[in-house]
Amino acid sequence: MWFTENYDNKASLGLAVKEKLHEEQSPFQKIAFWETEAFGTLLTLDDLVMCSEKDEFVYHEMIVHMSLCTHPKPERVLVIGGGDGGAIREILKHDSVKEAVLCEIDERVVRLSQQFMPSTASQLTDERVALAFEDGFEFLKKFENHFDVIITDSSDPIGPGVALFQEDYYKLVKGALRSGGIMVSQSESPWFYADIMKNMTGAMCNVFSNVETYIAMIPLYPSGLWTMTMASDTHSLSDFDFDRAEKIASQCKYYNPGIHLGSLELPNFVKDIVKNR
Ligand code: SPD
Repeated sequence: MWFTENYDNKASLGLAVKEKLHEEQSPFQKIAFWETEAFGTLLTLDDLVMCSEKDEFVYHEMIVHMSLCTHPKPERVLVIGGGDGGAIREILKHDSVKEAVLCEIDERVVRLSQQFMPSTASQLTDERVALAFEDGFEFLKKFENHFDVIITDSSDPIGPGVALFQEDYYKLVKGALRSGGIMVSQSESPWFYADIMKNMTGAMCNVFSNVETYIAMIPLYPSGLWTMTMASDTHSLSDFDFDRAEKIASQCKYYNPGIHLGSLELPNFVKDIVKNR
């Protein structure tokens, strides 16, 4: 048996599967867990890969530590999406964090991840974590000057994720950030989704003064070359706390200070996508 992710009928990813562990239709999307031959347990939403047990560390370390090691003292951190719990697990590695809030629209993603991917979701019961099962866009409207870092750990811009790629959303994020705050969002593949990348990072530039895209190698995402984008009004995003990054790196499998700097250096064709955005 194979799981196949179709990239807009232009290419596909195939993974040999030992067994489909679970599948259900929630009010928001089709959620499935698979036991794969090569990547351990795999979570898919509407037949798109979200994360696998074997490679999720790359995505979660990179979406969290780049911004948290740039912020001088991240205490309150919000994750929008991220129901598998991987981003929260990484956030809790930072001693400064007092409050880690997960706002996930689909409670079933959280509950099923706790059951089928415990190594990713296990920290969701930590006392510093608060869970909110609501629409991220609406949730943000309740906060002003509250969070130090806001992480958009969304699925792709289809279904419940669409609103999280638009300028109105970035304006709400900005309002919910404390002075000196940083936001970061996954920003798709430069090979397959260059238009989405350009549009969403362009929208971030309309809202924030400093916007930096960086890259991470994630084998199960389209093309394996993935981007994330940080934005802030105050921080120069390549200026990070080296010592803190080194301390965090001792608990990581991908992130370290060299990766921090190197991942901000973009290949020329990626620079072309984000220039003039
Ligand atoms: N095409 C895959 C994009 C998915 C990004 N988010 C994954 C969620 C993992 N926490």
